[in-house]
Amino acid sequence: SMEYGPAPEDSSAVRDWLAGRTFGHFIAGRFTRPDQTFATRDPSTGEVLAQVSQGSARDVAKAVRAARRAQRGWGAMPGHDRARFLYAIARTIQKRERFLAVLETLDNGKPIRESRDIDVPLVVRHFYHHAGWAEIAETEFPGHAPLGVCGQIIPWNFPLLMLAWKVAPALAAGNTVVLKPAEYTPLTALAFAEICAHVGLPAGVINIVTGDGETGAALVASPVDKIAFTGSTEVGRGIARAVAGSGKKLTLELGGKSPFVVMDDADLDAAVEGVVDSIWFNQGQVCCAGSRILVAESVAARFESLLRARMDRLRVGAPLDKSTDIGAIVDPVQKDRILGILSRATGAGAELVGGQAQDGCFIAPGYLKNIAPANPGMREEIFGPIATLSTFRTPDEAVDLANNTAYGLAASVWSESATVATDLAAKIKAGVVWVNCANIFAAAAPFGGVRDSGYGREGGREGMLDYHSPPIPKPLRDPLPA
Ligand code: TXE
Repeated sequence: SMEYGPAPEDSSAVRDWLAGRTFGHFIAGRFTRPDQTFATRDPSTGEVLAQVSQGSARDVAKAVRAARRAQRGWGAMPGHDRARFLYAIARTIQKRERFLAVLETLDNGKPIRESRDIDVPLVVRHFYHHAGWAEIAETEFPGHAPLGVCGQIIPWNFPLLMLAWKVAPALAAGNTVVLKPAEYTPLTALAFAEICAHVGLPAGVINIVTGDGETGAALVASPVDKIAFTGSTEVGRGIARAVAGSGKKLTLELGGKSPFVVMDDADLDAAVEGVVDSIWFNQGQVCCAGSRILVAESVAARFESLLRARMDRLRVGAPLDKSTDIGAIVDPVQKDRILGILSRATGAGAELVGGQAQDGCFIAPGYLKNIAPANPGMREEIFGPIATLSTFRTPDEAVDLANNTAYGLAASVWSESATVATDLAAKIKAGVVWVNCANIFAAAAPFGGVRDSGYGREGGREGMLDYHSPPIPKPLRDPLPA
């Protein structure tokens, strides 16, 4: 179409901003002097974008102290005043939308169409939404108190959006934050730090310490009041063990292997488009990706031929090219992980359609068919642009297959019958079930998992409650005078 011509998005403003830069941490309202650093790269080319700091336990401790000092004033501030800062952050992100989208695409490898039309607009909405919660904090959560200092650890698949999901509710509720972005994608968090300084957010309310898992572990061990984590189930389990008995509040948003159920009366064209939005969105690096396609046997052949035709039209290419559908996998390590699972899956008898590895960090979209329930490709989160395709005969069998996983983050159900769809939705064990759509994220809707996908919610009222401590019940008065 005209809008998405082949011309690459202009990245000169971002490149000027990066220009050989070495970033420190953002602590107490300013960037620290860098000490030990590592490179962050554009995965589509391997080019080094900037050097960022490897946070030590001392850096983390300093950030936590700054957050602690700031929390008293921030938590005591009327909600209306906190809202002013959240609105200002939202507006400033909106003004810098193009810049942030390009920066995200360079650091992560996702198509510019997605960072521009999905990631950054959702970030803006999340801050506006939570500014609203701050406005009404006193009336909506009477007697509740902020938790205090929140340590937040986020992944690399939606770097700025995961920051927004964590930071916006924490701040709205009167907490202060120490956030550790993922090592592959620290740059939009650092740009966000500049935005916080720009809008005059009080020093110490937001602190950003970059680094790898060791930095994250130091944050988990530090004297914070809550840890909010999004990432792998394995690391999430370790964090749960580390905080056990400490009294720290914990929320975990972990992996998934979400079912995508196509009933025999589904609009198949719409369902195919749903697959594109599910597993071929963000190179499949989506925790709630509809990665297990389950289709009614009677329509399976027709569905697969439509799916195949649509898949073959997807364009794998340079992330900054506006016509690209599938960009780069975030890092060579992740690419190898994906290919490892695929080779075990085919080794165990599954047939891979598409899904070829290409030079650099690219993998073509694909799916695994003729795959047994015990096949590793069916059980493990691939976190790449590869779905599984299997069939069922009856709605009950669809439910059994849908629930045949240790995870429970999301599900998507496709049927033209509201009764069929809602009946199925109620039987699927997942934090969210989408009907005739997929990967819809509304700031007002709580998001989070069950079972191995974690616990706690982000977004909406439930998300706000996870950043508050409940009111302390008043002691009962002795009903009779002594
Ligand atoms: O995740 P990690 P990885 C899944 C997905 C992916 C796999 C591996 O299947 O293929 O995990 O990805 C920080 N203490 N998801 O290895 O390590 C780390 O620095 C504290 C699903 O990249 O969990 C980063 O900031 N923190 C997922 C964050 O945890 C630690 C998104 C996530 O990285 C730590 C990402 C430790 N011991 C991966 N070790 C989703 N739910 O969306 C690492 N970290």
